[in-house]
Amino acid sequence: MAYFSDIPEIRYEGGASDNEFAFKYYNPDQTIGGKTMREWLRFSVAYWHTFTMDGSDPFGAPTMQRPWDQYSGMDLARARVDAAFEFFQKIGSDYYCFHDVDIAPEGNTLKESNKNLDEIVGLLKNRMDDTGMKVLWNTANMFIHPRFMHGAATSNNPDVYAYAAAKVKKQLEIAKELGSENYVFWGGREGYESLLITDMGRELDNLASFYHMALDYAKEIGFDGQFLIEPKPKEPTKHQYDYDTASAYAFLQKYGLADDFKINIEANHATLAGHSFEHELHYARVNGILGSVDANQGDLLLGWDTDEFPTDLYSAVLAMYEILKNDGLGRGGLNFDAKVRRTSFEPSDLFHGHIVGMDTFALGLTIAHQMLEDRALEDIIEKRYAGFEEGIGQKIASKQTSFHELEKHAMEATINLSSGRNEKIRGRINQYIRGSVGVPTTAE
Ligand code: XUL
Ligand code: CO
Repeated sequence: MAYFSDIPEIRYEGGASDNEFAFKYYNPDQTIGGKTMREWLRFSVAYWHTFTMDGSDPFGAPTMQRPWDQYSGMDLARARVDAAFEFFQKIGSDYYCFHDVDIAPEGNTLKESNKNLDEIVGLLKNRMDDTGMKVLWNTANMFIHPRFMHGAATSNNPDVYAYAAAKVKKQLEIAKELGSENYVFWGGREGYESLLITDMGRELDNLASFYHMALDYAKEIGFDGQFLIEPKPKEPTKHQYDYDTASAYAFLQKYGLADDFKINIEANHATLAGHSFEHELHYARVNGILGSVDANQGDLLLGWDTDEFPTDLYSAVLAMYEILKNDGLGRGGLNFDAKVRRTSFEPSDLFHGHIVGMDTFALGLTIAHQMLEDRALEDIIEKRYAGFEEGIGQKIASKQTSFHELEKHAMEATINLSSGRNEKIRGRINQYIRGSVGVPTTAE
């Protein structure tokens, strides 16, 4: 059955197009810096926001019109597979992501849930074989069900811990079966509501053992995808252990996991942690742990995770700048962990959300690539740190000095500072965004 029969396949028409169902900037086969846009961007559709999200919020009822919602239970799960593959084909994404509960309903027992999953995974596999669609990552939802109220791998209850392990075990088997590029852990309930009732040391030890067992099992079954941690500081839990990239990295290093995990950075999680999106990408890049991206944006006037489709061009330029400097995302991609607003309730709005998100990152890619070609920031940064290329600076950089020598230097040297020229540089970035320098921003 067709669910989007009034929507055409979305194609590239260029920046001047007024066809609402066309890409203005995302031209998948256009080459930039030796790769196609499709290869750099590796767009992924999030099953949960696109096929299961109903538009309800803590104050109001569902608003979304989703024709497949006429079904329920396993019939609904089967109908969603049809809707999903019709959508993937029309929007032209190569990847998708899902939680276990997005694709198949939980049964009354773990066995029944696994049986439901098996049937739907079979359907997905057939469709993937037919279309060439791939899974960017899958994950186990360990935050919705009441059993996870105290956490999953950080629960105070070992039976819950075991249940969580069984869910991840099943998802790793599915990852292997479907050839997922990555496996994600997002710990929405891995944290605490009150420190007064929390043994944090024990919880962190248990969480690390959980990850080690997951790695062992992946190895045992021959799943070779990249493991990713997705940090978020809070919501739903008051304090989440994977607060941001830096705290996740410290945890991975402490527990001997740093070689086996990378980070999945979500823009809205970065801003909730008091960082910019580009800060998180930059920190991950310079530490060699930039794995994948949940592409969305928050609203600074609202204090929560609004998961909006990314439209902020400035932010997309700086994000793509980091991704290009990383030489791409490897096995990762840009997953639209983004949902249409509650008032954008028609099925066609799902297309508008993805079109603007894909166009925003395509523009970001084009502009950031030109800035890099022109060494727009590189030359400035190089000049700013030039002192470390000679004299005492060079000795500091090559670890060939001491406090004795530095004191002697300080006694004799005159300090000459130079301006950071922050405003000038921002003006220059505006020129790139406007297309006044470098290539035009439109790809025609
Ligand atoms: C929640 C969030 C999740 C993860 C996967 O804020 O981002 O959807 O991406 O569990
Ligand atoms: Co996410």
